[in-house]
Amino acid sequence: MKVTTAEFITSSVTPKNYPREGKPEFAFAGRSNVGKSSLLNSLLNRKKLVKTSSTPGKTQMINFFNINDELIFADLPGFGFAKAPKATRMRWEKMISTYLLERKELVAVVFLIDIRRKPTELDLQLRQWLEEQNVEYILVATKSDKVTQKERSKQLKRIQEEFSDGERAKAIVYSCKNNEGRKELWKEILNRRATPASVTLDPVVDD
Ligand SMILES: Nc1nc2c(ncn2[C@@H]2O[C@H](COP(=O)(O)OP(=O)(O)OP(=O)(O)O)[C@@H](O)[C@H]2O)c(=O)[nH]1
Ligand SMILES: [Mg+2]
Repeated sequence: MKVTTAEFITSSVTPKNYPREGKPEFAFAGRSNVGKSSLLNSLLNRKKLVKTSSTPGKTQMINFFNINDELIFADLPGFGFAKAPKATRMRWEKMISTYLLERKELVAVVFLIDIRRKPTELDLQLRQWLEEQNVEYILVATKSDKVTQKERSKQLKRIQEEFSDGERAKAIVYSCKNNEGRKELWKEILNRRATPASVTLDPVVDD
């Protein structure tokens, strides 16, 4: 998709501060440092719209972006950052689960896994939870520039096995360094962007 405008809207911690554009929304979720914020910059073809860091725990609130006035992207904080204090970790996890549960505009989650690693317990928990809540997700195996061809097929197989029921097993291989997978991920996003039923069915009531 041609991204003509990509603008930061706001950072939120609780639902009362989520933006109310009512546009189809996609959220980017995954472990801390997996590359969520970098993936957003790569997808949007912007170098520094979203802040990234080599240190885990960079994104601490939900950051919303308006794309072409058509879509909203939500960059979520990472989960499973072992070095964060327990209270902070719990706060982030609550922020993520509340968002995923309550955000009516949410169409699908772009679920990132590091192609070099086996999905962790937390990845599998998120997967189970999304499926239980019937939240659609698009699986992305990122940092592909960091593996050899051989490792890549081995790891991809491993990841897909862990996520192996039905359609959801296929992962899009991505690299923020060379933009591999960019077209494919956009295609998946745009295929799903029809306004979620919950939004169209919810009447807007003006007091
Ligand atoms: N080589 C390579 N490095 C990447 C890629 N994607 C992200 N990185 C690096 O991984 C580190 C973490 O990236 P972020 O985008 O900040 O990760 P995040 O998931 O948003 O992290 P939190 O906000 O802490 O949850 C940075 O040093 C990035 O440069 C990729 O595709 N290839
Ligand atoms: Mg981040």
